[in-house]
Amino acid sequence: MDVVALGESMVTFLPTRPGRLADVPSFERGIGGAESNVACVLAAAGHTTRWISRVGTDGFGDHLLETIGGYGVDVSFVRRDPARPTGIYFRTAGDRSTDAHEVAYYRAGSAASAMSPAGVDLDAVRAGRVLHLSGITAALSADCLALMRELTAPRPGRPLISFDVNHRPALWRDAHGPEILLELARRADIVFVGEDEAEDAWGLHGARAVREALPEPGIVVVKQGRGGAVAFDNDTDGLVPEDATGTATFVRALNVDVVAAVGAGDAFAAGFLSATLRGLPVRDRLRHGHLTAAATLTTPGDLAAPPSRALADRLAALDDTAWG
Ligand code: KDG
Repeated sequence: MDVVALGESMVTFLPTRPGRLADVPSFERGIGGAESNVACVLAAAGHTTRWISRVGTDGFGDHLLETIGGYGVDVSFVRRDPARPTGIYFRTAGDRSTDAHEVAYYRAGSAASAMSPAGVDLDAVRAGRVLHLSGITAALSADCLALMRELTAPRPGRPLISFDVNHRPALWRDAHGPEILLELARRADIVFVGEDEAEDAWGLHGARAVREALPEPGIVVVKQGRGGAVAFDNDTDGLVPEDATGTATFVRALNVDVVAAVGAGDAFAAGFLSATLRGLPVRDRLRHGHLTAAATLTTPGDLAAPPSRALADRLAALDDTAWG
């Protein structure tokens, strides 16, 4: 198994036209969930993946299992909870120039929020080369936070922990959210964080300040929105290819016409992780991240099929003039 991803997924309701949530008359069904988005994109890119979570015994839970399983992701360890519903959420299309959008979550008390160290099969969670987690799970409940602490604790034979900070202020009831996210990020091997997110959560200005606050992980990727992304790496865990110098690598983002930005961070992480699993150099990991993100940025849903591996390899190999 290449990658196991653990986290809550939801049925998403996407607006059929632009406008405020108060004005949109109808919605189309999609699926969302930062961690399962990563698992689906990686599966579509040819990797073996598993998603672990809890869903209700309702139709929304059926839909998530069918759709995520349909990508080729192993969903056999997802537990069904007859007492709690599957989470859902509604969002607006967002403003094309600022990427701002409204979100309304209906997930408090959801089946996934009842995940806990005793309530998941820990061997199944640890069965991949990489375990992908995100800060969203830590915000869902005290039990979910305990699970995150258990999974990120140092232990022999631990899979590589990939952690996307995914700071969602709307979900945190605990004022220590940012501190907890920092604690979890420091225990990971690969960290993804937006520069704006690091500023909001931790008051850090700029990518280098983020790396200084997170010296432990082998790789820290700081996403700079439409500008690009920078990866800081050090020579640990065999993660870093031979040409790594321990310095920062920056790759500009592709200049695409953004339809909806939600899910692009997950797609970026999936592209980066795919290239990491294939042992590609850091610059190419970033290029694959941008290529996969571009597929999601140019579609309305949270999840889009990535370019084929052959096409992504061809595009990633274009020279620096194409990549700006
Ligand atoms: O990263 C995209 C996710 O935010 C979206 O799919 C829904 O998981 C989600 C969340 O909790 O916001």
